[in-house]
Amino acid sequence: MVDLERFRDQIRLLTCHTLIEAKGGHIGGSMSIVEVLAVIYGKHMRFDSSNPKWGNRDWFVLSKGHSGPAYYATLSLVGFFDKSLLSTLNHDDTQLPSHPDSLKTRGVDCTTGSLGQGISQAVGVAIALKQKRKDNVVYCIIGDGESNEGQVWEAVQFAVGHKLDNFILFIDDNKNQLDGPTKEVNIELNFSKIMDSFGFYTQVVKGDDLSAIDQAIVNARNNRGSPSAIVLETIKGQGIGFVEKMANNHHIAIEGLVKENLLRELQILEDRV
Ligand SMILES: Cc1ncc(C[n+]2csc(CCOP(=O)(O)OP(=O)(O)O)c2C)c(N)n1
Ligand SMILES: [Mg+2]
Repeated sequence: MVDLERFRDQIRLLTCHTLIEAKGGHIGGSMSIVEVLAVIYGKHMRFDSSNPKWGNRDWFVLSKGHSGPAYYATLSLVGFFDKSLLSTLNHDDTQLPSHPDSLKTRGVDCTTGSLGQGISQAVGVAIALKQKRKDNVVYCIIGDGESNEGQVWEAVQFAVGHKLDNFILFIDDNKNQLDGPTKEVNIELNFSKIMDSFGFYTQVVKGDDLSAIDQAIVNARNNRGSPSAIVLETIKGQGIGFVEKMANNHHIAIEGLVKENLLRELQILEDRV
């Protein structure tokens, strides 16, 4: 049984150290999915890190692919590859490009980064599994800004229309995107109402509450006849106080004072794990 609090701290630490080594990157959206990654990979996801293409595995699709660093930290912690690879993030010829690539990284099933496309792949996988009468679950994370993509809503309709109850969609509702607050860039959606009215079994949880996320996944897995949406009320930069407070933490340079501040905050986590 994985200690989820410790696993969460390890993912957060390793992600930040990866970004420090890279001298910067997508910290905001990586931090806001740390808890959900911890619960998915620490408790629910069926996988075999010694056999990444195992036919009975569950699938995970990081549709908001720019949060790759948190995904890679998680995959390394569960044994898909050695942690030393993390220091090659985004290098030429790396196995860890800034956005996930299924042809390059062990444990990555779907290539993502072009927002909107991951969720479409995920529902495609979900219907294929259903047609084969398999019980594998497909987990997918999109961002609130990503939902500006029309393609997201095509996939949502398809999932409901085809009763994909093996599909669990997380919406990282951190209310910010690349250019600033989502409500200023476009519109802040009420995902709870919208997903419910589309016909998803919809739950809303605090995005840093491990047991609430866990319970929501249990409920979603028990639900039959419709896909599930779990809206995560998150903070962009979650878990790192000074990053949470930055005006725009979508993609930051980590050098000088920023690096010093980050290392100081990480010390609290280092002492805990
Ligand atoms: C199709 C497409 N358009 C634009 C981008 C550039 N882009 C990368 S991240 C991002 C904002 C995403 O915001 P959100 O989904 O809220 O992610 P988070 O807040 O979790 O970082 C944008 C516009 C992209 N990757 N793909
Ligand atoms: Mg966002």
